[in-house]
Amino acid sequence: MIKKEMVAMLLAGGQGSRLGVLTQTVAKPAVSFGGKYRIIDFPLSNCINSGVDTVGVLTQYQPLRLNAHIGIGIPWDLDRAVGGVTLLAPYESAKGSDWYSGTANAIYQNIEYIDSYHPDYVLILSGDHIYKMDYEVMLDFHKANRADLTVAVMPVPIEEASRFGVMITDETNRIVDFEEKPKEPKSNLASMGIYIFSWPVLKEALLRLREVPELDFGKHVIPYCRDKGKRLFAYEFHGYWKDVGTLSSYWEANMELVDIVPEFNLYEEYWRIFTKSDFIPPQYLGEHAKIEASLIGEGCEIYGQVEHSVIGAGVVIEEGAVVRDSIIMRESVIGTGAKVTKSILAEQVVVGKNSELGVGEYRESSYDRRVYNSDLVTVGENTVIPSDVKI
Ligand code: ADQ
Ligand code: ADP
Repeated sequence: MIKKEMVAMLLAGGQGSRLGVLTQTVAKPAVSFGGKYRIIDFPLSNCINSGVDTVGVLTQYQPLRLNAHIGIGIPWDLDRAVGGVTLLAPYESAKGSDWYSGTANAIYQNIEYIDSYHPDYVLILSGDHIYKMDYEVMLDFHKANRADLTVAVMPVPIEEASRFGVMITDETNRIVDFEEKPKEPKSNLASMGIYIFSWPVLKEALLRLREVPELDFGKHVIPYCRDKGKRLFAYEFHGYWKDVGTLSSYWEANMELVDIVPEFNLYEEYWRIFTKSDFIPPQYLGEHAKIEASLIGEGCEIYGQVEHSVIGAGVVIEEGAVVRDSIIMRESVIGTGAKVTKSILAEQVVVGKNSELGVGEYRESSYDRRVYNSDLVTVGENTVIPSDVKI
């Protein structure tokens, strides 16, 4: 019998509609981050760094790039004969086929996968968070409390609490009340959407609740466990954690990387973030290139000016071009004399000569449905912006 103490299930199938044009053609967990990575690299690296070597990745919406990126899991040392990483897309069975209609429904449809490892615990993760966490420490906490469910939590500013699952705990960290995205939150203790369940408890709940439409952890499974008097505990996380599900949080998290002392450090030896890397050539900085406070990916060619920005691999910034406070994803080209300010450009975008982004002349989507300006300019992948336009 194959046995793994804990299996991780990484939810990577949501549409990510709040990232607008950035997720029109690619799943949110596959969106580039930090000049080198994709968002899913963070939870995957956390798994392997925590000794969790069996990870099911639940994919659904626009999975192509995600599948290509994960492959058989080599960069994360998750190419295993037993366990490793497995991409779990909705499939057809004798009983018919169903899309994953909610986060818990996605797990319900993969009970067999989990059961095949006979785990004691199941770790549920999201594919859209930037953080470093040792899940093994969380598991020790779960065991010490003889918990049925442990929810990782963080205090957040009370005015933001209604975006999260919010809970009230007693002095032993036991969760006495839980509400998913309440309009009027009773506390600022937010769920990070990271759960450890004792597998028999989760399995029983999933089977019991299987008919509930859009079966969701926050809306259904956690309240069900609470109502059944299960032992629910809150594991307080201290460290950097960011849900990059909105354009502003995505932009902020990238910009925080270029702070003089970044709160989130990509350079730590003992907790490395792994990624698939396919750019061989080094960067080239031209004679007049000027770069300040920026991350520059591999294989870039920079002839112009870059300030306080995150530049992905293989980007070309032509002479006279100026990029400020922006995120340029891989293989984009910024033409001669172009100015890009406070913008997010997805992969393989071309900005024509002398065009200006971030000046605010086009509002909403009046210019092109792949280009959007509302404080932040966002440009979807493969877009070509002609010369001499202002956005
Ligand atoms: P949300 O952030 O709103 O709340 P949700 O949209 O449910 O989370 O998605 C969580 C993850 O599941 C995402 O990575 C998403 O891609 C994925 N996902 C969504 N639907 C899916 C499906 N049908 N199939 C596969 N994957 C799917 C949750 C909790 C809150 C908590 C926040 C913290 O519900 O209680 O506070 O996370 O970010
Ligand atoms: P929140 O950040 O509160 O979740 P939204 O998800 O509504 O808010 O949107 C986040 C940001 O994305 C806002 O600044 C909004 O103007 C912008 N936005 C909304 N729709 C789109 C779109 N289709 N393309 C690009 N950006 C969008």
